[in-house]
Amino acid sequence: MLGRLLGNASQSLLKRVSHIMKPKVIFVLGGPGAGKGTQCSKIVEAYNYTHLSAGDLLRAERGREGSEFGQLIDNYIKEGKIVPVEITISLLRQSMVETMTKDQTKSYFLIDGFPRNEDNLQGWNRVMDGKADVKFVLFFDCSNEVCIDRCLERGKSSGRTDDNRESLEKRIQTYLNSTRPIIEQYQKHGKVRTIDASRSVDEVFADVKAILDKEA
Ligand code: UP5
Ligand code: MG
Repeated sequence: MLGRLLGNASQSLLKRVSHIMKPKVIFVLGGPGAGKGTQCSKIVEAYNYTHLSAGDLLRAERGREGSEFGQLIDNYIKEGKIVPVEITISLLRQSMVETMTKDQTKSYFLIDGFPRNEDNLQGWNRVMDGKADVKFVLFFDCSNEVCIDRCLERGKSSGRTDDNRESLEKRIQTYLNSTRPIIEQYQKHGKVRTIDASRSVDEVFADVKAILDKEA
C-alpha cells in the first residue's frame, strides 16, 4: 500500500531533492490544544521554516473530492484515533517534495502533530530514514484541563468535528496512551525540548525563540 500511495515518481523525486539539500525536521508535539499550530505560525513568521500540520493535511484530504480515504479519516478524527501511517506519511512527504521542488532553500520543516504513536514512528523510519534529519522534538507541555478548555472554546467557532467534549476525552486518552510514550522515547535520546505551554502565547513563544536561536 505504501508504495502505491507514495508513488514511485514522488519517492525518487524526494531522493533527488534530498541529495541536494537534506530536509531538517523538528517534530512538534503536545496534547490537543497545547498550542502547536499557534506557535508554528509564529515560528514561520520569524524563521525560514515550513509548517506542515499532519492534522491539517488529513482534514484537507478528508475534504478532497474523490479521495478514497475521506470517510476513514473522518471516522478516525471524530474518534480521536490515529490514522494509519501510510496515509499521513504520503501527505507529509508529498508536501515536503512540493515545497523543496518549488524552492530548494526551503528545507527546514516543522512537522506538527506527528509522530503520534509507534505505527507513525515506524512508518517515518521506514520511509524517511536517511532522507531527512530529525533535529529534535519541540514538546508543548500543558495540563489536560487547559488543553480541553482551549479546544472547547475554539469549538464555539472552529467547525472542527473533534472540538467537543466527547471527542476531546478520546483525544486526550490517545495522547496519553500513544503519544506520550513516543515523546519519552525521544527524551531518552536527549532529543526533547520541553516548553511550559500553559502560559500566554507570547511567553511560550519567547521560550521557543530561545531554543531555535540556540539550536536551529
Ligand atoms: N491557544 C493556543 N495557544 C494558547 C495560549 N498560549 N494561551 C491561550 N490560548 C491559546 O490552539 C488551540 C486553541 O488554543 C486555539 O483556539 C488557540 O487560539 C488557543 P492550537 O494552536 O490550534 O493548538 P494545537 O496544539 O495545534 O491543537 P490541535 O487541536 O490542532 O491539536 P491536536 O493534536 O488535537 O490536533 P491535530 O490537528 O494535530 O490532529 C487532529 C486529529 O487528526 C487527531 O486527533 C487524529 O485523529 C488525526 N491525526 C492523525 O491521525 N495522525 C496525525 O499524524 C495527525 C493527526
Ligand atoms: Mg493543530
